Amino acid sequence: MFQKRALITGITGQDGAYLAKFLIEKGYKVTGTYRRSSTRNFWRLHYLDVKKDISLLPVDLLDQTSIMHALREVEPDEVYNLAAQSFVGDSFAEPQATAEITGIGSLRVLDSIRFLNPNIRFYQASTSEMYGNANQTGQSENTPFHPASPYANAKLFAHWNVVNYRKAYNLFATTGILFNHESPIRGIDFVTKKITDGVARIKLGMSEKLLLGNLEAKRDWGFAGDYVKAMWMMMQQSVADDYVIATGETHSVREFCEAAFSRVGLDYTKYVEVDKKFLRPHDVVFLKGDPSKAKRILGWDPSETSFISLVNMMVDADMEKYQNPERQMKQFLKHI
Ligand code: NAP
Ligand code: G4F
Repeated sequence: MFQKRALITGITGQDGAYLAKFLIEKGYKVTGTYRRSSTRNFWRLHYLDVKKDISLLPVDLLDQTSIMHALREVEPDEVYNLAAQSFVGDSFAEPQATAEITGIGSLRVLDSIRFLNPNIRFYQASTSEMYGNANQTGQSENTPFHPASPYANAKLFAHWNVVNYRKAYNLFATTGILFNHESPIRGIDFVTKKITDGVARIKLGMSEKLLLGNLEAKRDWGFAGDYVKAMWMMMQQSVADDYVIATGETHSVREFCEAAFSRVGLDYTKYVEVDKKFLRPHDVVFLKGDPSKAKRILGWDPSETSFISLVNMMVDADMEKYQNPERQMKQFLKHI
């Protein structure tokens, strides 16, 4: 039986792990790329129990040879380009590295596909950060972009290259303009995970305070497991296009804190403090997506996981992590 082959760059990240799980369940042969480093970073693949079902290849988006090698080795039908320096805060400290990895890195993958096999379908992980602060009512595919960080600039560069390559070279190159999506395996630097981890630590007496930056920033937060399904749906269309993927709801960081602390019966105002160290030189203050096009054309349902169930899922997972560390360790050791 014909088995589709997918190559996922950045499989060690949050979305890479969820997408791998989703594609394996769809019957794909999945290969993922990881960065060579002195310590292995496969914990998310173990957490979702997919490490045993995938192949791995070392690729750095800074190195076109490694990208071309992976494409030749795997001969994929679909490439999902998820790899990036994805932390907005760090992009102010490392703007050039962010531009190289997140911006030019995507172009390296696109060019490699163009030269090696233009029939490969390509997905680019675009982002709501590209909208910046210009529109504060809600953002769709038609909203103009006003990026407000080196990360958003790099992503916008990558985004427009995909749109232009689609037209110039007739590639099936699609972009998902994804709004923030979270999960129990979200990186600890991002505000949701920092909050839910902090809640568990405070509840269990391991910490006394949680220091955060801008509490009034608003985000449209969804569940990563729902969002990777949208990536795949975009790749199954007859024509490549750009789609906003969002819940259509927005909540402030303060509201996230309130919900997360109340999950364990605590009042956030007693524990959360603002530390200037976590304020950004330029912050995006309001994001709220309009996913009507994805709903209409892809049939994607934005409301599979509500805001409160997302917060509860993340708090519960962090409580479990600290209360039952042996269980997590056993799961991990089973696979190494
Ligand atoms: P993530 O957890 O930060 O994962 C990023 C992945 O990129 C990791 O596997 C990382 O490898 C890899 N990577 C970093 N630099 C690399 C390089 N030079 N060469 C090769 N790989 C490299 O991000 P995510 O949340 O899963 O997001 C996936 C993608 O969607 C990213 O492009 C992100 O910018 C974009 N996005 C995310 C969201 C969101 O809310 N999560 C929203 C919109 C768009 P290591 O594990 O070695 O660091
Ligand atoms: O969780 P964040 O760091 O996510 P941000 O900047 O929205 O970026 C994430 O979502 C994007 C999609 O819109 C992705 F493209 C990107 O790769 C990444 O996944 O911050 C969210 C908000 C910001 O306004 C930030 O200023 O939370 C505010 N915040 C307040 N205190 C904090 C903190 N953010 C972090 N990371 N840490 C804090 O202590």
